[in-house]
Amino acid sequence: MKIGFTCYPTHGGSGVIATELGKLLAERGHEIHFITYDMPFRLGGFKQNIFYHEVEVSRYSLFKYPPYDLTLASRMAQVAKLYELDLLHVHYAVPHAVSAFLAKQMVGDHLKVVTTLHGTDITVLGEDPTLHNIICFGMKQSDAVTAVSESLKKQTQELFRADQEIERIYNFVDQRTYHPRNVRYLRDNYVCPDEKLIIHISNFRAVKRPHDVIKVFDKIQKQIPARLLLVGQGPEWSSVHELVQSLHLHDKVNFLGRQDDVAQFMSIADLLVLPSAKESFGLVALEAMACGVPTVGANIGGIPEVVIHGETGYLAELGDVDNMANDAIKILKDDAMHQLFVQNGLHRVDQEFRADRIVDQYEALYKRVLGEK
Ligand code: GMT
Repeated sequence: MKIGFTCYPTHGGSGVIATELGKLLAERGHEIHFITYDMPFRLGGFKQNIFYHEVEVSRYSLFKYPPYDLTLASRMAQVAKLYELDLLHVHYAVPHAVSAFLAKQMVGDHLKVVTTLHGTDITVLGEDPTLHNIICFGMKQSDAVTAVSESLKKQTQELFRADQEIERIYNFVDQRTYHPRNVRYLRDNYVCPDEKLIIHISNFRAVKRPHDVIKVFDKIQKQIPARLLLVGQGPEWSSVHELVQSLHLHDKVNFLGRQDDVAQFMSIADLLVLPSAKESFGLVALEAMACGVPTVGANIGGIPEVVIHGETGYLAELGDVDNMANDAIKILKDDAMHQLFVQNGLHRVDQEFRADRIVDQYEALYKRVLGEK
């Protein structure tokens, strides 16, 4: 198949999934064309069967707002015609589903459109009255719509039309990259042998509740020797830094900033903390699980579909930092329980979230949309 992929190419789970899916499909012999405003950050160097087409938006002085959606549609149509694409798979509904619809109008009905919903395209923007109707239209015009969790599927159907057909296809993890690694030398840079290492990885937006991470860690380190690694950057970064200072935790917290190879940092951690207010899936919890790291987090959105409470981690009510800290201490103090959660997690990744299993599901969907057997 010849497939066009559009996603947000910078850091973020939807871009990660789109890029990794494109790479794996290319490995299976499909021709994959990324149509994005920048090189997807996980794409790396030259890869067989993968093409990159930049979307360059006109900066004409009359425009107060550059017409990205239209330029994207036009580029999608151009690439689809030139390379005879079979379908466009767009990740994140806004504006990609609508741009793909326009491209299809320009190219012809044979060009199919698959839209994957990732999270805030529904849970935040779907509630925005200025975008609600156009998101609904984009989904309706797609030949297939997928959601990355049962929770997101349900929320979408509640918010839009109960009869909107949505296939739940979980996110996945490539175990060639995400697996427990023996990187003791790296761990030794951050903790002494008797200390536990907690990790939080996010884009430090308010929705990730990074202040809760610090509050949970503060309670943990009062009970057991521990340190915290913070990976990522974002708008809340400075205020998190201030909170760390005010709690006198600066000696125990390492701010690592944005990192490309997060798997190595996950591999050295004992526990991931994920207290988000919204999380349609929680890719970071899956990646941690694949690296042998249990999660303590909030029982919201799609997180309970990834982290099984009492088996691969613990989930508490949103904002309940006391319970999150107590659960974390429980896991960290009990080596047998920690090991059991690690093993349960690795097994769960194998059973449910293996890359080849999920790529099979997307491939089957494409075939169905294209009317192939
Ligand atoms: O929806 C967003 O906020 C952005 C998006 C992204 O690009 O990272 O995150 C969503 O998609 C990820 C990949 O499917 C999920 O793992 C995240 O849970 C989801 N974020 C939210 O729902 C807040």
